[in-house]
Amino acid sequence: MKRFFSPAQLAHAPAHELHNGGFTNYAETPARAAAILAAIGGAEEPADHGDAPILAVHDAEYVRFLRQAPAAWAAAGRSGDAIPYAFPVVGRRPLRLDRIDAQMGRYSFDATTPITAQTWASAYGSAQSALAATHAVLAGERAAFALCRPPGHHAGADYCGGYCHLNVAAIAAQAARDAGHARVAILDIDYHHGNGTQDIFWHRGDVFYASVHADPATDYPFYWGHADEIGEGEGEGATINLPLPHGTQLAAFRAAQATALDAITRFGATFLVVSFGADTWEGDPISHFALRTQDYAVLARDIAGFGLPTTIVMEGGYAVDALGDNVVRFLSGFDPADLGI
Ligand code: SP5
Ligand code: ZN
Repeated sequence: MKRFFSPAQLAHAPAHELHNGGFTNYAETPARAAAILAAIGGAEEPADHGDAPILAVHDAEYVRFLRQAPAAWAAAGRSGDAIPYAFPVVGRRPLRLDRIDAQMGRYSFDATTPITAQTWASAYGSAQSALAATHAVLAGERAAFALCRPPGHHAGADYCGGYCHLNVAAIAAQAARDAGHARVAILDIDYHHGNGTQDIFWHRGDVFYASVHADPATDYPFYWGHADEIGEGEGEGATINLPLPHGTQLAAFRAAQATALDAITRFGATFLVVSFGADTWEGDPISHFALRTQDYAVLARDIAGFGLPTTIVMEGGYAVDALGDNVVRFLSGFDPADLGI
């Protein structure tokens, strides 16, 4: 299977994140990407498809903010990674955004996604990897893997959060739309609900969003991912959420994924983007499902069985020592030859 990764994706390395009343080491590390890269035996550097496919999903002001935030932070005399801590009250407008701390709160939905001087370069590289994989599939590959890092599914059109800055799955799906696929589906099997992806396509009937994830009653991102969230307007019925409880093992996860795939089939998608997170693994340090390494091949075979051209983008997965094996096992379900790569 073709796989894509840009070395620029290693540069983003925030020191800390806010957790349980203090700062802990940032979980979404460059070591994650290095472990996957080693396990898959390297990757091609993506071609540069430029800003246009990013701006087809994200607001121009938000992209401008991501690019200039570190310089504005430094110019304001601030040190350390930029982390928001003042958020606008929902619905109160207008906002004065001519200062970096106000921008940080406006363009973030949580305080766990620091912006560093290297964040844009890494997020841009991550998006280009997703685009390169998508163009490989559009050119005839059955499936391709984008080693996206930073991940994307918590980022909306105009906000970051959950370690995500640019929504790589949405960028890939939109690229497939723009290449002529009238109906595209995104299957999100990261442990967390992909609130950003859901939000981007909430009102749209041309991109289906299906997610299997931990119940927002107990897990991040808390506000979104309930079973009654189905989209609105033209998008009504083009979102399906399948929340599962702590302790979920293969049988229940596989059944939920089958429900998602069945909905995608009925929707009539001709192109699939998989948001793959390995944070569903039994030993993940921030999650509470119980999938085993060998289970990922089963899940991937079930997906591959639907026969859709497929871009696989990497989302979460924080057990660095197991991450490479989990990813290789997942890719092997699409192409058994990939067990040996
Ligand atoms: C892409 C993705 O999987 N994002 C997950 C974001 C989850 N954030 C909330 C959980 C925070 C737990 N942080 C623990 C840090 C330990 N050092
Ligand atoms: Zn996750």
